Amino acid sequence: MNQPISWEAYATIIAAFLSFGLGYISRRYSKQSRKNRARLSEAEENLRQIRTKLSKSRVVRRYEQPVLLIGPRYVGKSSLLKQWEAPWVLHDTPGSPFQRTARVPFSDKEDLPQVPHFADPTVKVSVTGHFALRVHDFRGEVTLQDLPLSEARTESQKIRSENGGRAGVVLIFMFDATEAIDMASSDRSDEYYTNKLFGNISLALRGAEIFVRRVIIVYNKFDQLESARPGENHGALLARCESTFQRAIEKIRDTFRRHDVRTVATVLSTNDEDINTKNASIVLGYAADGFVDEVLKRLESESVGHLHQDPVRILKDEPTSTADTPESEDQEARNA
Ligand SMILES: Nc1nc2c(ncn2[C@@H]2O[C@H](COP(=O)(O)OP(=O)(O)OP(=O)(O)O)[C@@H](O)[C@H]2O)c(=O)[nH]1
Ligand SMILES: [Mg+2]
Repeated sequence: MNQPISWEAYATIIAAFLSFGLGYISRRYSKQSRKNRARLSEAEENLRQIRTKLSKSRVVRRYEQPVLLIGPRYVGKSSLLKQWEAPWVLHDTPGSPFQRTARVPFSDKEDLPQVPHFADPTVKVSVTGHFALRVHDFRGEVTLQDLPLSEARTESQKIRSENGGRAGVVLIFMFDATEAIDMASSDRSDEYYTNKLFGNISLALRGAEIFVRRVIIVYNKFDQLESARPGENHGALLARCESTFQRAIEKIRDTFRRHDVRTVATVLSTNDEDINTKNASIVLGYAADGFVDEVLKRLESESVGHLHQDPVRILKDEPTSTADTPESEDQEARNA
């Protein structure tokens, strides 16, 4: 006769099953977790290697300072640009197109502040910067006066969103010094540099439609003025220009009274082999002066503040937010 199984026997069997089951689960688990740990450390090692490689890479960025050449016909706007492009670009100045844009490189820098890599913003990488002027040359007809202002608007908004802070365009107002030979009031310049032109510029400045970093007044064709007035020294000839172009110069100084305004006398002709060109590089220096420092400041703040920036912008490796000097604040400074 079969004996009934005692409850102790049941308990022993259940305990044996439980212990076997738990042991099995625990062995499976620890095997799995060993595998996971191995995978994780492999992934970690890969990530470390990728980061090391990323940190040794370089980002190349181009920074361009917009420059606008403004003035009546034949003052030498295209001649100035031609000097800046020489000897690489050869073309004739007469018959300029309505507008030509050219890139004039002036500096390369390897040692810019590190910035977050676009692929992994936690990794900082070195930046090589190529610095250039982006020069807009316009024809000097009075009927085409709107072109420079509308380009100034486009460029101002673009450079503010790229470089933020106090970035702005450089305006070069050119005069033909031969008009100052007999100090008669200068018809050609007065016809171009009208109240309407400066009224429009003032409105655009006040409305924060354009941002101007520097203004350069250029008295060109100084060779002709010098040879027509052989007894006068450089200072006297400059004073002669100031007084001949007084109306336009006053308008410029008044419109840009809060800006950095510089004056240069130049000789830019390349048609006559006997003429030694003069001071094109000084105008270039004035146009470029301060731009690299401005970009460096921008990169430093980008380097420090990248964690607070919009990650989408960083991923695209685009210039960052324009918000460090709000337009309104800038405008207040201008109006003050
Ligand atoms: N003697 C002399 N001639 C110059 C000088 N600069 C320019 N020229 C000459 O002046 C003429 C007009 O020069 P451009 O550079 O074409 O003048 P622009 O301002 O571009 O003229 P538009 O495009 O028509 O508005 C050319 O024949 C130049 O060779 C200079 O410093 N001295
Ligand atoms: Mg021209």
